Amino acid sequence: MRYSLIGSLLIGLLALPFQLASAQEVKKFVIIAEEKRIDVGEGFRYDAWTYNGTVPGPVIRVHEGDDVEITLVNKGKVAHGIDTHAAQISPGRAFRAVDPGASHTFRFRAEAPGVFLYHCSAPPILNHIANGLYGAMIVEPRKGFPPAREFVVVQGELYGEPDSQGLIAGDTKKMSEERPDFVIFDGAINRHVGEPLPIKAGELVRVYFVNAGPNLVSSFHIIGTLLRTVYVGGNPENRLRGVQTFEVGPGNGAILEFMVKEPGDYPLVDHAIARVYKGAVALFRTEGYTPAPGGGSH
Ligand SMILES: [Cu+2]
Repeated sequence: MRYSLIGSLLIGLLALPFQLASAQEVKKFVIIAEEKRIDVGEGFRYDAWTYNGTVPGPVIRVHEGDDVEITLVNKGKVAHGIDTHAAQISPGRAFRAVDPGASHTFRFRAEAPGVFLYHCSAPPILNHIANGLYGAMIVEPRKGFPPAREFVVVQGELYGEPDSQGLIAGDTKKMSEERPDFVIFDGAINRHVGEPLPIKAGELVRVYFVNAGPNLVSSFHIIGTLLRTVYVGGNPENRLRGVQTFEVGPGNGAILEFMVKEPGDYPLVDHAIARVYKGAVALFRTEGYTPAPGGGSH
């Protein structure tokens, strides 16, 4: 009698967390695929395919263990889809192409922490990613990270030369040959040179970085500092210390932390240096810092 009572109490206690887990709130995201002419920097424009009207698309942020629901609404003129690298799921079902005017919903549990690429899954995927259908998905680890100033940066590529009006049309031949005309952070050439990312000396900075490609391996480097910590794939179990440059291939992500010692401009570059002249440069600027007139930082 006594044992069965204790037994049922134990079963009740054990069952409670599972009931709570199964009843947990589902984190829901609606993503709209739509065509839009966007400003890609330096006075150039691109007839992009976007998620929610921007390149990259919105940051999707959840916690490890969350149930996630993604609905793709296709307001474009051709089929689009969405594939998130955070999901372990049958791609033919979840990531299927969605016809114009239709929508599609799938759910998954975000089991692994990290910073993941999401991107269009409709063929030809090469064009769909190059045209702008990509973004970052962050799955925060259960235990979280130490406090830091955080940024999300997504690397991408633009294929095609601007015409006399400054309009760039996607060049499929160059996409196939992996010869981008521009390599960009956050959807625009030199975007964070004009709009530097604000930091402070002595403060930990954390960059959630995703390389959307579609083709080039990024050599992530910040001039004037070391990467104190790199979390490969953004997973806290994959920790490297004191890294000068870290390679992030297309379709991969990393969390990279650094701290600068003195005021200044600290350029982030893809250290395949030809790409700096194609737009792959951003500035971290300490608050209140004014660069000397005419002083180049790279
Ligand atoms: Cu698409």
